[in-house]
Amino acid sequence: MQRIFSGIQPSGIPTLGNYLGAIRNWVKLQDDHECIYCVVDMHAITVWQDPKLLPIQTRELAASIIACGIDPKRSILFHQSAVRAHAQLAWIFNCVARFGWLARMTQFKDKAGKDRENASAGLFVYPNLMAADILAYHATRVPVGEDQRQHLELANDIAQKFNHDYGVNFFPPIEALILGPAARVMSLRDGTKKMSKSDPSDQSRINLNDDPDTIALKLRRAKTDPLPLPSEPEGLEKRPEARNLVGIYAALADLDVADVLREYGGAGFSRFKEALAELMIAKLAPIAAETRRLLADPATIDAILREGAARAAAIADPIVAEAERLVGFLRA
Ligand code: AQP
Repeated sequence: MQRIFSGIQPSGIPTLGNYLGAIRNWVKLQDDHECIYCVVDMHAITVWQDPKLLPIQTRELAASIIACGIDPKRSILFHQSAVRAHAQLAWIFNCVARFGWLARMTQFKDKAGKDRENASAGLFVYPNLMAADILAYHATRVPVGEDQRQHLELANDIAQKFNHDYGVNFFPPIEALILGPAARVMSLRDGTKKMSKSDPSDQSRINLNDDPDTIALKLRRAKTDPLPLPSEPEGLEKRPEARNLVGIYAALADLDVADVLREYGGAGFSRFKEALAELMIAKLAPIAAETRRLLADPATIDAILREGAARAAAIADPIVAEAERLVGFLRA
């Protein structure tokens, strides 16, 4: 059985993008993989997080992941800061990865923006920690959204350079699993921008805890163009907002984009948005309700995370200890 690792930041309420690009695929992978899923709070603090809110968001995200269908008995679910191996291996990788490799990462450029001098050093070395998250478990498959492809290529470069520099075959190659028609869900306000939980505009995204009225309203207000929907996928080219909404529909309905357009080709957006709202509410309302139910008992969520961390550390600690031995750290 191949080992899966994937993570998500507790930097806000998870969005439809996080769900369709990542969490929903995590659920399916539980059937035929050994799965390790992590709430990556150490990644979250690469940009400012209110220390009073961070533990609450960590717990809420864990509840939401379980509500989406992750079974914490079958999969390991934990939060990153509870397993020290991540930070230990990340330091080694800070010394393996080259400055020039990191400087090419588009996510750093996007997140640091124009004020790059003021970005945290943690944001710059974020991909090294991500490589450590995966390789501390010798995980070989990583389900992510399209936005993480470049980071996974870098993780492979780090693994290869470590193996080369120390003359070993210790870290395995990693395969990115980028699945489904909504691997890149875009903002509802701008079809060229990724939907993000930390976007300042709440109208730009669907949060997994939005109530049905909010979902319907956000979709009604979603930016579109004046043309009716095309009958073929090629007709979506150069229409980013239309492509986004049709991709979301296809993903939620488990259909191909072509099937959706066979049904809605020629329709105006008001009819299509109504159908999309109905489908989205049917899929997301049970997740929101289950998250609320789980959060009524925070001690149980904390116990799940604690047990997950113990199981995760049992795998990662010996692997990272071996990496440290290969590097030459004295174990006196
Ligand atoms: N819009 C998206 N479409 C498809 N997949 C997405 N993911 C994120 N946004 C989209 C995938 O969700 C997983 C967890 O992401 P993350 O929370 O670790 O970080 P992120 O990619 O930076 O997500 P956000 O929502 O944009 O967070 P903030 O706003 O805090 O930066 C990843 O697999 C990601 O690909």
